Amino acid sequence: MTLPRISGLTARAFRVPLPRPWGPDVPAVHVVVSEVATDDGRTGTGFTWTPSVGAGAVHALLTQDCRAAVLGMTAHPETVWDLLWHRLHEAGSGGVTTLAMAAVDTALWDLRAAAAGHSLADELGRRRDAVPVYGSGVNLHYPLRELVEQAERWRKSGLSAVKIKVGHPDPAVDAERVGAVRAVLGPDVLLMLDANQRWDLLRARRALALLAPHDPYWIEEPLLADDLAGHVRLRAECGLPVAVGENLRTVHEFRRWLDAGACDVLQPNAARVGGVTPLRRIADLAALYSVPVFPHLLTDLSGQIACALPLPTMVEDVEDASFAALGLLRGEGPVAIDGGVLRTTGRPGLGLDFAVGGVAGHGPEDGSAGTTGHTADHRPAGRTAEALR
Ligand code: SMN
Ligand code: MG
Repeated sequence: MTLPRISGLTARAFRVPLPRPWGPDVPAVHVVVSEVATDDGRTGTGFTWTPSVGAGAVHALLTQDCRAAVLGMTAHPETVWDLLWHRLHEAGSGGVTTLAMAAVDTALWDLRAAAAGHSLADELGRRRDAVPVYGSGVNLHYPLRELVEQAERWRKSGLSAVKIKVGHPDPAVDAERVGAVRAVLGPDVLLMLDANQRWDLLRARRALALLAPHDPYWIEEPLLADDLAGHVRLRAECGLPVAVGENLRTVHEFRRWLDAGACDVLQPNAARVGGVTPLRRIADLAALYSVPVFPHLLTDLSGQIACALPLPTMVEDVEDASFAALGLLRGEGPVAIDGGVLRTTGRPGLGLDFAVGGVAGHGPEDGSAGTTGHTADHRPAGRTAEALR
């Protein structure tokens, strides 16, 4: 039997308002929905994602360079990934190249899993039926009262782990906020802290000395994400587990961080690394170093991948930011969260039925609105995805 070949690749870019903005500068995120067609008449749907930067560039790479490169290739995600990366990486080994590649790769995994009649989790090799979820908030800008209310919602929903932002100019403010959240959660709920690269070594040392008594499960991105040597030093000094990875992009980069002993937890983002294929390679590599992978954001995809990861993990659920909460999906999504755990819902393939209108064959010039009017019930009118390209 000859394997199907890729006969088409289309993509559309959307700006998606966040019901709960991630800061004054991040009121929306960008999602690029892709469709790969094969010469046996089937299609796979994938996506890529970027909060603020690059959706237009990613769309252009997809519809120009990626499309030209993949047409005629055998529709096998791993071989396509390697060929495409060698073709594209003169434009950068990671970044917009891998963001674009994620849209191709996820569509190919959708095709492959759907052809086998099961979910992505099963296609990848399911190791667990349920994955613990951690609640996460992009909440550095929340007043203390709002932060405490968010922690109360998480506690009531039965989560056993949560993550909040730190990195205020005054570390005493961080200490007050973390202390208030710890008081709501009690001693048994895991509490992770995410500094989003806001410190240098001097400030990180000072802040962590004040925060350590609140028993953080890990400190995430304490320093600039490019500063490998700084993370090695800080980790050795502070005695707290260090999490990094949402801003690392290639398996080579992840290997350098693992080799250097810079981290206890890796958090690759499936879109930023280039899809399911590289994320799986990173997770297999990390397992050799005994470092667990906790996939970053993108709960709808990360949850499925997490079911198949080699080491125990948790899935991040940023409040009101799943594709369903953003009104991006028609009907049931591929994963459901209840009682602090995530399970797959049994939809075949990636299981993402995007509600942003006919993707295939629609380009920027076709004049289609790109929105369907379908939004989750709680979303205010006028907060629908807006087609960019
Ligand atoms: C984060 C990064 C990007 C968008 C939302 C949240 C954050 C996290 O660093 O790890 O959740
Ligand atoms: Mg983070």
